[in-house]
Amino acid sequence: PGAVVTLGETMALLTTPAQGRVTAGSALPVGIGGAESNVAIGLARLGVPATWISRVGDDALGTYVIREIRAEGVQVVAHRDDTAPTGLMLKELRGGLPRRIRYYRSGSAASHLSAADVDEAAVAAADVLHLTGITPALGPGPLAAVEHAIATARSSGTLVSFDVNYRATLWPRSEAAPVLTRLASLADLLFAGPAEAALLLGTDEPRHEPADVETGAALARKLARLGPGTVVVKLGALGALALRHGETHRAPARPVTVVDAVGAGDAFVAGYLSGVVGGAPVADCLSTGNLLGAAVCAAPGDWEGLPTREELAARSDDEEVIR
Ligand code: KDG
Repeated sequence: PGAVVTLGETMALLTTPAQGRVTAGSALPVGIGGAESNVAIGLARLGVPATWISRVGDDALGTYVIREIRAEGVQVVAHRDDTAPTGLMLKELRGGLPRRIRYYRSGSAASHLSAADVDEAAVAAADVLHLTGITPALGPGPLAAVEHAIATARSSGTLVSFDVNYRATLWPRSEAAPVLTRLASLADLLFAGPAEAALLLGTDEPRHEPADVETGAALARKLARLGPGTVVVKLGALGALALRHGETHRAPARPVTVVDAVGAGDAFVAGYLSGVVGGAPVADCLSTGNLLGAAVCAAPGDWEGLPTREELAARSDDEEVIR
């Protein structure tokens, strides 16, 4: 299989007790979370070589983040910054389910990412460069890193994959829209949800997600006019669709009891990209994406539920039997 390189911030992730209250002596189990490393871990678990580029603080949390991602078999290219801390994220639960995400990341080591952090050789040698709209929200340096990575990929024939991943808590729509639209127009493969599509297209945000399938297909056609050869629209419980060379493909979602939906989008992307590097048809990329998205929804944590290649095969077999 070919290799995927990704770039972005990964934070230490603390989770509150089930009712969200933190009191003296509360246990706040520590994990990690970062959209791009979630994708890299998803790929590595499926046996696809994956590299993650970032910066972390020269602190205990930075050591932990790097160890955890390496332990998943991802190649880590991360500068240890002794002038800034590793970012932190708090998942507040209510009734045991995630209710709110709080970031403690402004001024973090990864917000000091710059074009110089981009491992050009790794990007040039990769089949796919995967980026998200979170990184450009972290500051001008991270935006420059994203732009430099894209330029490197484009000049070396590496496919550019971009997941809009708009985070309202990091920047307002008015600031994000022009930047994300420009980055989307430079991508070969674009992932967006209906609300993100509206952000890029400058139309009203749909009040209810997911949109229906026909609305999703219309959004994909409009997004394709921005430039990407393939547009994937994620429709949540309705599954996902892809528009490629004027043809629309669709895969229904897998029914799942949702325990924690955070990271489902990243899992979907990991599944989709595993298909891309393996030369799979678009319909298979979509259904692998849906399988991984469902697996992450069914387990607590942003990425812990990602299946290995063997687990994925077992799951597909189960479905054959059920059908
Ligand atoms: O996509 C899931 C992410 O939201 C999470 O893992 C943390 O990267 C993250 C972010 O910035 O929200």
